[in-house]
Amino acid sequence: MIRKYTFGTPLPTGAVVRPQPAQSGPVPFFDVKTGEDGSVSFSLSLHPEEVIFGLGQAVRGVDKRGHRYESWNSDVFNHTEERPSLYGSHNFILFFSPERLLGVYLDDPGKVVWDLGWENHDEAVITSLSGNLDLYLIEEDTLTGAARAFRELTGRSYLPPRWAFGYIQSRWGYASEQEVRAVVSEHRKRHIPLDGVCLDIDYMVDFKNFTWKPDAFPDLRQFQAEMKEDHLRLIPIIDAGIAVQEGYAPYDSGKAGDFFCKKEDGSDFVAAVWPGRCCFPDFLREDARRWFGDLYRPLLEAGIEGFWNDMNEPALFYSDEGVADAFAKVEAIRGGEVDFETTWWLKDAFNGIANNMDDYRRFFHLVDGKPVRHDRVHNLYGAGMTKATADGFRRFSPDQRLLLFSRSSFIGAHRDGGIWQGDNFSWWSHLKMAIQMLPGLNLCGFLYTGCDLGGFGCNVTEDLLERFLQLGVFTPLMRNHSALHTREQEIYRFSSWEIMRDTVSVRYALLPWLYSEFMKAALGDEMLFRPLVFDYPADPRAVHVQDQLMLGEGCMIAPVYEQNAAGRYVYLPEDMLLVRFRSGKDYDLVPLAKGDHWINLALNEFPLFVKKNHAVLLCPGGESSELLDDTRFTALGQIETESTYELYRDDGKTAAPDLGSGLTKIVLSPSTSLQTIPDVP
Ligand code: MIG
Repeated sequence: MIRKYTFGTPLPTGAVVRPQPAQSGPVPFFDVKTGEDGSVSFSLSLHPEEVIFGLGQAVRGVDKRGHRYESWNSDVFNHTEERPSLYGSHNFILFFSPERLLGVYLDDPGKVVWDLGWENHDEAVITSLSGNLDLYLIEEDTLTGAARAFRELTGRSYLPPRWAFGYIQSRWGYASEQEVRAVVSEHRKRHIPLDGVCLDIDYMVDFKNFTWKPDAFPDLRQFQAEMKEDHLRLIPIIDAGIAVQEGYAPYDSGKAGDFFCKKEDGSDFVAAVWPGRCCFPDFLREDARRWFGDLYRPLLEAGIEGFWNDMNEPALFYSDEGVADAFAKVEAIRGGEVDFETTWWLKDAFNGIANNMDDYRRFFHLVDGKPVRHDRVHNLYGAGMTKATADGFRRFSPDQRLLLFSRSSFIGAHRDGGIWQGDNFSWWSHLKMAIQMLPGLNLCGFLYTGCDLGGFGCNVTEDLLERFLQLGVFTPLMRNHSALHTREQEIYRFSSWEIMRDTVSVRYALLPWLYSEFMKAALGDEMLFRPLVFDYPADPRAVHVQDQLMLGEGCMIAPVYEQNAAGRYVYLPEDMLLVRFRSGKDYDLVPLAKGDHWINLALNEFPLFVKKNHAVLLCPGGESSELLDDTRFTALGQIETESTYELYRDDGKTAAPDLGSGLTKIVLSPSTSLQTIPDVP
């Protein structure tokens, strides 16, 4: 059951696809208070055993209780435990205790503060700063049922093409065809599977969107064609800002259509990002989205089938006004005594010019023809860019799925694209964070996701990259990405590259099965990764497991995320089969009983656990997703009573696939734990 309550006059967000009338009368469960500043707070006392799931892309554990978060899309380079928000706002949480199962969703494009037992461990207080929102309460009998109800309310998850499940190599700095060819050939020569290479901002002319350097990429169409011969795709980046420069076509057409965000005086808002001074498309306007979506056309016509959209919080390096303000502050103390306080203050005056709240209050969008100040709808900006892009793709190739993943997002954007988890570091704690972020994102509808494997910032070590890849084997987006000036992080840079190659080979052996699990989850409005308690609600141990996740119908992952660990403890909520992988062809199988186990996992080993009467399917493998045989499998499972696995397959690109017609039933018969399944029709 879903009930809706409206407060103030909410701005349209496009998040909900099944509108319903608002209830009258008081909100059950919550104590509702209106602040003098117009904010509205919802308080709920918490049961001692209550756990809280959700909130999408947020730091810290799977259970969000005990901390304070904010919904405020932020370009943040340092994902510490203290960060109140990252790049997306995903305002959905589930409260779960022996006494209650309650889903709470705030459809609110402005800042929301989530005190989930921070001020007071026994109380949750959720505050909408604007006080204009739709509040939805979801009550279902099961956690999975509540997750499904939320997806039905907000719409089906984005479906990427099948090649997007291949391994993708990326690095900020690849600047020419030759460099990309060298990366590709180092992979191919060593038989490290690879499906795509990302082009970061260095492919553009002066970082200007929709351009590419004529000397470094003389014929993009030809280059993409050459890559495609080798079963590879190029995936260029596009940023949100459009450089202010007459004669640069996207600026001229944006100006001609008057599609940019405005300041109060009606002039275009200008702030600097990578290309220097930029204007910002008003992604809240349908006509501006249409114009922007069509800008991808030349790249699509050159054969590009995948993009990543960046800097769309939007990130702002500085505005002229912000710089002037900072200088004014400095002038005010120039000549006076500089003591410890003023030096801190001086430093902050300049550090604070990026992504500054004053800038977010300096510009306006047109919503239904009326100006709305940016800070009131801030969290919609990235989602608007995703929608502009996805709609542009649909106009260009209505029958074909294209790859799109964005940095910034909002609920609703899960229908149009995936997201990556942003600028993590080469830290072991960030490997753990990546695991813990998956179920929250899945609950909020974002299924196509993954972190920068190896870590984006800082310098990776080879053991850390190997353990990151072991997680990446299971995440839909499996991308190695790193920042300019950090240690080079392609697999072939390391002496243990063969171990890493073998790890990637597991992904390719599992790819048809993983794709099947993904598509069944997406088309059936399910989660791909779940906290254990979703499947074992009556198991008091399962409720608190923070570093293992259920995967698909019958499996569980438990990655190693500590340096120098020779294995890890794993809790099995029921009897399971341990598949200890070393490569797509090399693994051992150990049946284990429900309970706690220490599992030895040398650096080149990682586990997948399979429930009884379920199986995981391995194909013979290959070096590109296009070269896999998905008709012959080895099934790994402990089959005690005859069971079936429903394998979903399709051509990997049709835009409107149908679950029913893609399913083939595979019979799993008892007795053996390792079965060869020849020729699945
Ligand atoms: O200010 O394009 O998160 O993945 O490599 C940094 C350069 C801009 C941030 C993205 C990152 C990307 C980088 N970008």
